[in-house]
Amino acid sequence: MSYATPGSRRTPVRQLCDRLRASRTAVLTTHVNADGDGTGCEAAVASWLRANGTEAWIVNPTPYPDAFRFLLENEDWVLPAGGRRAREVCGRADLAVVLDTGEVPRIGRVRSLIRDVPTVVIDHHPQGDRPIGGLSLRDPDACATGELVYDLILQAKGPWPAAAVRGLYVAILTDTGGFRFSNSTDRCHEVVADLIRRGADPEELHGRVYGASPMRKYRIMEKALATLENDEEYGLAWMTIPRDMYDRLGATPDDLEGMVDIPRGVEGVNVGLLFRTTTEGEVKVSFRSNGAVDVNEVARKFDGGGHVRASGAMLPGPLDEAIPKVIEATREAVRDTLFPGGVKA
Ligand SMILES: [Mn+2]
Repeated sequence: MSYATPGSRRTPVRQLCDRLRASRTAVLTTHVNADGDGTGCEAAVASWLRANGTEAWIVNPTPYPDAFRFLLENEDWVLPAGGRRAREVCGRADLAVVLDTGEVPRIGRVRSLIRDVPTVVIDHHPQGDRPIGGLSLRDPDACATGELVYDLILQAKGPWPAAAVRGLYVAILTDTGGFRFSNSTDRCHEVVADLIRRGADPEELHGRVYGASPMRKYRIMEKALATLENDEEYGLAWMTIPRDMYDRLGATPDDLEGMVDIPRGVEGVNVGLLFRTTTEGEVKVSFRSNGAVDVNEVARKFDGGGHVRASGAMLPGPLDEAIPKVIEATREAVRDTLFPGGVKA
């Protein structure tokens, strides 16, 4: 079968599969500000485990995004991390499953809840400095964590509840930017073809994910576009989300999803960046590389990280001090990568 699990992944997949199937009560979590990959995997693993007779719950460090609630077979499986029920479930869980991150700081407040619970990690990010211990299935060659969860369910020979099929489709759809990014490999398409065979409806799911943006998202985009800057010499473009606008419109992090693709899409751009201030006055920056520059390395200079082509970091404010620092570090990375002999001719 062309969608068979790559050989290098088979042993951890088998181990993880056994471990998950042996669990009676499992807590699933993902990184702060969960995206389509994290939530899609949670929805998929929850339904698959429940179909196997495991009591599976979802406890995230930040609220489960409204935009991806449609993926859940049962919304009652999501427990707010601050609540009594999350504490109760984590107190008796025999397994915690961390999806789409493998780093301690990225699971925020959930860390203390699952401190005494045996933990496994399923993730496709390059390993960072503070990895979560325990059995893990990590492979940066996977297009999304959804691809690794697919391998797991394939290994288990199903079952394939509709919510699992849809969750994995959306996980892969969103992490490949709608099958546009370099991680849209042949295997990625083979897995997706299999998910379609198993009932995923591309038109319906694409519409749910990309065809239902609230009007406020476009109002923010309108303001953000007015801030778009372009450094043609280094191939950098960036824009800033105005905080007052963000607050006034009651925006959520979901509304900013994909916004960084605007600067990245400018002609001649090597790295696109998006800046915004958080409620705490910190500056959040998202990096997107068009290939040559490793933005995971750049983000790491500011204690952030992610992937080679997509990463993020958080800096102290104010914005007008943070932006020049980040732009300079990014220019340096462009210089080192593209013009190692010295300045551009
Ligand atoms: Mn991911």
